Amino acid sequence: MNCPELYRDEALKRGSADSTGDMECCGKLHFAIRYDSEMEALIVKVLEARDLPIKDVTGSSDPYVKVYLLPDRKKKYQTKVHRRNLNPIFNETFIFSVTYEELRRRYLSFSVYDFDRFSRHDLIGQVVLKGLLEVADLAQEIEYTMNILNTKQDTVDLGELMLSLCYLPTAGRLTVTIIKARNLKAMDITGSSGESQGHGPAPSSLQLAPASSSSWN
Ligand SMILES: [Ca+2]
Repeated sequence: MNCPELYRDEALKRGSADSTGDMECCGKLHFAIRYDSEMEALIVKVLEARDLPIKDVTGSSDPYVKVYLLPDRKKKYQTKVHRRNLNPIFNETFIFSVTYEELRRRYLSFSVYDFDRFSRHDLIGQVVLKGLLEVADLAQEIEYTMNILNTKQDTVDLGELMLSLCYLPTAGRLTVTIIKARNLKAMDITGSSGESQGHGPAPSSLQLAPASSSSWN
C-alpha cells in the first residue's frame, strides 16, 4: 500500500541538509564576478550549483537562480530552469550597469528556487555577497563557491506532514496514507502538542473511491 520511494526521498533530504541554528545549508553555488570599467558594469557569471536539496516528490528539483544587485530590486536577472537536476550547470552571464563608486553600497544576492508548474515556486536558499570593493581586484574575474543558506524566518513553519498517495487505476481508487508528522510547532503551554514527537500511532489510511469523492478523479 505504501510507496517505498517516498521513504527513500525523505532519507536523502535529511542527509543533504545539515542544520546550523536558524540557517540551513542547501548546497553550494559557484559564480564569478568582475568589474568592467569601460562598460561601467558588474559582470556576474552564474556557473553552477551543487548538492541542491530535493524539493519535489519526484525525488529531484527544478532549480533556477534569480540575481539582484541589492538594494535595487527593480533590476533582476534569472537563469533558465534546469529540470530534475540537483547539480545544474548554468553558465549564464548577467550585466549590471553600475558605477564603481556605487558598488560600495551594493551587494549581490542570488536566490535559488525550485520551479513548480502548479504551485508557488519553492525558495531553496540564498547567497549574499557583501563588501564588493573589499575583494582583491575586481578588474580580474574572481570565482566564488559559497553555501546556499535558507533562513526559516520568512516562512511560518508549523512542521512537516509525511503522507503517501497510491492510485490504483484498475479499481479507480486513490489511497492516502498519513504516515507521520514531525517538528510540529508547540501549541500548548506544556511546550508540546498532544502527541509526543516520533512515537505517534501507526499510520492510518483513507481510501477514496470515485463514488465517495468525485473531486479526486
Ligand atoms: Ca519543482
